[in-house]
Amino acid sequence: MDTRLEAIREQVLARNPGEKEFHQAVLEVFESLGPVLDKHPEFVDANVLQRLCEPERQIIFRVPWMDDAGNVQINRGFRVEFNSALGPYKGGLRFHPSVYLGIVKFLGFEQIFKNALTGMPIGGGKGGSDFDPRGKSDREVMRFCQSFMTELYRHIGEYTDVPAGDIGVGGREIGYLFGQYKRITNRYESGVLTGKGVGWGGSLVRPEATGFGTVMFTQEMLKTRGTSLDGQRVVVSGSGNVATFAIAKAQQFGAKVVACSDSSGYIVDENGIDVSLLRQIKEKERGRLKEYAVRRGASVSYVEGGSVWDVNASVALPCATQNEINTEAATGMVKNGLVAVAEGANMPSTSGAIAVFQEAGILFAPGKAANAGGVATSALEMQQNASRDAWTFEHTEARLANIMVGIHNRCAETAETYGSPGNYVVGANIAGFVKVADAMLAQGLI
Ligand code: NDP
Ligand code: 2IT
Repeated sequence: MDTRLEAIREQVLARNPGEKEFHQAVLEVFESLGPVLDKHPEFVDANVLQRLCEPERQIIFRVPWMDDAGNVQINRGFRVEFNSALGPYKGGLRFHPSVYLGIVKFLGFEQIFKNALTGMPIGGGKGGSDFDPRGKSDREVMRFCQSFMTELYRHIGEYTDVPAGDIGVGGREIGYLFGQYKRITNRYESGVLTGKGVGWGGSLVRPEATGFGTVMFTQEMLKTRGTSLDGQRVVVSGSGNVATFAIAKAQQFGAKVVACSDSSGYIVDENGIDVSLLRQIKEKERGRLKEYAVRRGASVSYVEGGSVWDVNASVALPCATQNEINTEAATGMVKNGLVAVAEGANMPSTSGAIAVFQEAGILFAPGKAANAGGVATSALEMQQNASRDAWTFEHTEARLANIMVGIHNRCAETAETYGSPGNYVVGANIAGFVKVADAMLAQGLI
């Protein structure tokens, strides 16, 4: 790594002890930036990187709520408002027991560059809680969301900070959060949250957008090698929002998706995954993936535990969580005939895994490029809210497709310009960074 960057990285490690995912996200970006600093000494002189690594604001709060048995429960809430050079802070909320400051900061840091890549006017932020929605009743989830918003409302707003969903936060949670925001503020401020229901200010295509966008990006990468998704054998991890719609779009593009997972195990369906059954079980019944195998019968196998990456695939779409593909898994995937990987999740590949993919000449799309369709469509939701309009599915999907092609081309061109043709990691990191750094310099000492 460039020695100037190494010194800043040391400072970041010392200032943020124990936040290993945040360290990993910073390191991944820094490893790409050497050539930029040679070309733009003004970024070094103005300490832009040190500033970028320090969130503009970090909020941590108590979330007390009562469970159905009448017991008082306490969780911790977070919102990290990382960078507002390009627009209001924008990024999801994650409800998962593993959430702590290091996770929220890694996600918020990545979000800055991802949002810049979309070309939309949105800054970077992220939030969440160590609350576990799994196994909770709707009423418990509602009481938790109401309590969470009772603190969060004072920090957010259409022009300030606009949260959305992430792991454990979908349409149900956004509904409860929005309802409480409206009660407290007495404002029907549609643009304060995205991922709302279509009947009350949400955008068509937002639920599908992350998974669809990831697959659109994959298609663009494959095009550069004269091929496409048609006929590819695809494995997806996760079976939540991003995974489900990645499977659906890959199938539309002619691929056969044979496996997906949840945190308990994975299924292999050689006939191709039945998306409507998957949605029925995961979304509507909030059930476990195991149930899919039970209902599909003998043709489907369910493997408890284990790794979905053991299943052969030419295209892999990790859509579950961070660090789910390590060096060993990546090595096995390459041996099994892998052609392309696109990250629907945030940071699902360890740095060792990325190195394995890149050394083997696999097409590799980092999350901050491949999964940017979700937040980009959130920005389209904000546009519709601002103009009190509602677009058709076709129009919105066409906008998303256009944005994904734009991100692909921007990453490819930037990688080429900075001497790493075909390296989408370098392309995404540099293109996102330069846009934010330019804006920060132009806005004075911020
Ligand atoms: P969901 O909560 O809808 O689904 C998450 C899926 O991943 C579930 O199948 C879950 O299994 C699995 N999973 C979660 N945590 C773990 C874990 N620690 N180990 C193994 N499996 C796990 O979330 P999303 O689909 O929204 O998010 C998935 C990924 O995509 C995340 O990395 C998120 O940050 C990223 N992302 C999401 C966007 C969005 O718009 N929603 C936008 C861009 C990125 P189980 O049910 O067993 O917990
Ligand atoms: O990681 C992400 O980009 C998201 N969870 C979506 C954020 C958003 O504001 O739509």
